[in-house]
Amino acid sequence: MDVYTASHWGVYQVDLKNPDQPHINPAPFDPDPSPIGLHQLDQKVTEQRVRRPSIRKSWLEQGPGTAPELRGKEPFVEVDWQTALDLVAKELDRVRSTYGNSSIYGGSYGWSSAGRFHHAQSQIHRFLNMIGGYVSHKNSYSLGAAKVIMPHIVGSMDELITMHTTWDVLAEHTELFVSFGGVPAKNSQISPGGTGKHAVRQGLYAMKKAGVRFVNVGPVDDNLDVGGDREWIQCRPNTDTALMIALAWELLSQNLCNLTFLETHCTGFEKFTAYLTGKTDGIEKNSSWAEAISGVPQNTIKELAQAMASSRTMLNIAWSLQRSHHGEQPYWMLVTLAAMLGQIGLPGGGFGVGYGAINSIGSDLHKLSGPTVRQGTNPVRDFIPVARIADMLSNPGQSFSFDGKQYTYPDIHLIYWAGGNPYHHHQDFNRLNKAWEKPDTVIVNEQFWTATAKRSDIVLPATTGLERNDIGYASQEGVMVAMSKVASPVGDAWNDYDTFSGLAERLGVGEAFTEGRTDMEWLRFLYDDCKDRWQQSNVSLPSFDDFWKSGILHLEKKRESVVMFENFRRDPTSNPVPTPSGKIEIFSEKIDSFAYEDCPGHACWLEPIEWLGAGSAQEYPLHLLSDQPARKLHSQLDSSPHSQSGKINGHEPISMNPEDAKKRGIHQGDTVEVFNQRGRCIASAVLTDKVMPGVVRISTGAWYDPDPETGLERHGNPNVLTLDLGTSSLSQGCSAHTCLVDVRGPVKDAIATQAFVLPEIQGSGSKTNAI
Ligand SMILES: Nc1nc2c(c(=O)[nH]1)N[C@H]1C(S)=C(S)[C@@H](COP(=O)(O)OP(=O)(O)OC[C@H]3O[C@@H](n4cnc5c(=O)[nH]c(N)nc54)[C@H](O)[C@@H]3O)O[C@H]1N2
Ligand SMILES: Nc1nc2c(c(=O)[nH]1)N[C@H]1C(S)=C(S)[C@@H](COP(=O)(O)OP(=O)(O)OC[C@H]3O[C@@H](n4cnc5c(=O)[nH]c(N)nc54)[C@H](O)[C@@H]3O)O[C@H]1N2
Ligand SMILES: [Mo]
Repeated sequence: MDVYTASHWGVYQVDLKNPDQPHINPAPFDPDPSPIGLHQLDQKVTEQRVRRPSIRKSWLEQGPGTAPELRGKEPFVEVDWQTALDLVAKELDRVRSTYGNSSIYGGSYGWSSAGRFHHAQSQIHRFLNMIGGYVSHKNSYSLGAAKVIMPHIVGSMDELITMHTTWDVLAEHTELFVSFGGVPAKNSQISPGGTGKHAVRQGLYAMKKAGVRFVNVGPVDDNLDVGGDREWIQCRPNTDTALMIALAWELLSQNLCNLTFLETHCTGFEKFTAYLTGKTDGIEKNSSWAEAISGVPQNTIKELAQAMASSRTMLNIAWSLQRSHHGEQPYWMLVTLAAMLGQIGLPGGGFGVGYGAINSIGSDLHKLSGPTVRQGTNPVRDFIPVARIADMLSNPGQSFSFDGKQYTYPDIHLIYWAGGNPYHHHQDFNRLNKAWEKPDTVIVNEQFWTATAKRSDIVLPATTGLERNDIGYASQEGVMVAMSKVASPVGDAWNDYDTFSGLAERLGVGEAFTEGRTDMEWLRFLYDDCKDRWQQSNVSLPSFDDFWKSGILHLEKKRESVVMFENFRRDPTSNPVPTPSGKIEIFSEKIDSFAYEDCPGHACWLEPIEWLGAGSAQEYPLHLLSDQPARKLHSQLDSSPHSQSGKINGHEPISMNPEDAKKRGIHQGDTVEVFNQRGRCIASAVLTDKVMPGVVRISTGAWYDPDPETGLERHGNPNVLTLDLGTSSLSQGCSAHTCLVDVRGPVKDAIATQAFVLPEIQGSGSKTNAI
């Protein structure tokens, strides 16, 4: 019998010939497997595991709220599980009875692991709901701005993501593919819940072979591998909206708009026209206006507009563009531009929102939701837009705006996290460090000694996907995986389910939480529930026992080829889009009624707070991009040999244009310091003309490693530099890609990273008692 395991970065086969030393191989059916997961069991990864429940010393000795400034700087004391669970249950009870459940932040954002039952967020939310609720979060770091704006103008992101025109249709019909931010093969290694077959590279190569013309717009050019040549239009970061507006102006002034489509399928085009021509503000948004902002030559803009109008054109946008100040605008403008071209709903035309961001976009495989643990209902109403965590912790009682309403930040006394790493995902860590001192207690369930675990008061060790039985499944990936346990838990790691069961029991909701089921009983229950649901969609699954025995199910039956918005195009009255007007809203009455200066009623150019055209660019003349890392998923597996081999002298690389390096006397491989008003970090210089002058890039994911004395980050984590500001009053998303810095070097004294030095641990060797 073949044994498989699923992870976000792919399905792998597990070789159990030597059961004490399982070995991970690529799955034979995957045409383009990701190397990321091959090292999950490597010793360098295992070394970083949390082995036993660990309590920060002065918290243990003196109680909640003691010396919060010492988080991350003090030793931990190991205790047995009973002691740990007693302490956690007592503290949860103290906080909820003293301050109420709206003083517990349990949003717990993060990707955790792939299995559907041991999904950390589902487990923690289910548990916290049962003990009276918690302050939750809305939306994601991935799509903070897009998730709020897109339903107002065309439809929800969740829907859009699953209805993209499929790769076969693109190869057959698309003539011109213009992407703002590429289609990064590095990103399409991933799909949340488990990638089946990696399909994006093949999809792009087939398009190229079919003769598609590719134009990549943006500050970098190593994010669109089509197996042949493509054009690159260098565009300053965060200025794509201005460029798209000028493309729209060209279409208008050269009579290249599809006026019929605008009339029958869209609302508010006249209001937008008034903006384009300058009727509203006296500024004509023509190509020379856009050239001054974006650096893209006028002629290039003119020619591109003409090519778009005379070809079957697909416009694509990376998710990163909305992870920036005013990040709603490029998304709204992309849809506006596609509407003006009038090819939405035609095969190979229209727009895509994130081809390449994850593997499943453009897939022709089943779109069905898999086995899911019910989380119950949360009695607490308070929430934050996810990226506002530091604002919430620092400003209890302060009001904030979100999607047309005002809300108030709650007063947080306890944070409980499972399955995420805020000291990976948040921006401006020096600001977060201050906010992190606010709660009396920080509890985290973690597999590894991440920066967040090191900065917690109570760390409960969690198992990995290889150490427990689970079901791996992601919509549109075509496989369901029986993830049988292939390794023993490291140390005294527990499944999150067992941890929360133990806590639930102590807080009087044990039976409600477990429903009397063991983990295997849960898997059977969730599978059978899924089997029933799928039956209604005419997809039949074998019995649970047969599934478990087979190791993997291939759900090969394909959907028909998909053309996004085909039905809407054919008959917009019978198949309206889910907006107030049922049409694509080029002008939104609703958004306009919110009267937000930073997000008015139609797409427009709004200067980001930091960009290469801003006054502050004189002081910090380089725009920092912090994109997703090619060799890992966020911070996960950073200590693996695969991730480590991408570093230079142990530091994360900073890619920069040779011109900018020369000006600073920096050479290939030099250790450099990257800095701005918010922080400083060390990185290793990689000189490349794939990054345009004025732009630098440090991918995310290097484990945060500040020098305790100086705060200098020694590993190359860009989030000591990034901006912690909401995208706008509308969505309050993450603005990580809006960030100016400067670089100096070479740094002479070697600075070794301490990111993988484990915290000092006292009292090890204590015994564990099972529940
Ligand atoms: N500068 C900048 N910052 C960014 C971004 C950017 O573009 N630029 N991108 C943002 C985006 S899009 C995202 S999605 C976030 C990602 O941010 P996160 O999702 O928080 O990052 P991960 O490293 O995946 O964190 C997951 C954590 O869960 C732990 N874990 C895994 N499985 C389990 C489990 O079963 N149980 C428990 N208890 N723990 C588990 C892992 O060890 C890991 O520490 O980062 C954001 N941050
Ligand atoms: N290997 C790997 N794959 C991943 C992830 C990972 O951590 N590792 N994370 C996954 C997650 S959680 C998410 S949300 C998706 C994210 O998917 P994206 O947000 O699309 O990914 P990024 O890599 O941040 O950015 C994509 C490209 O946009 C470019 N870019 C940045 N700013 C601008 C700009 O202003 N204009 C233009 N034109 N281009 C710009 C970046 O340089 C990069 O090449 O990726 C997923 N895939
Ligand atoms: Mo994300």
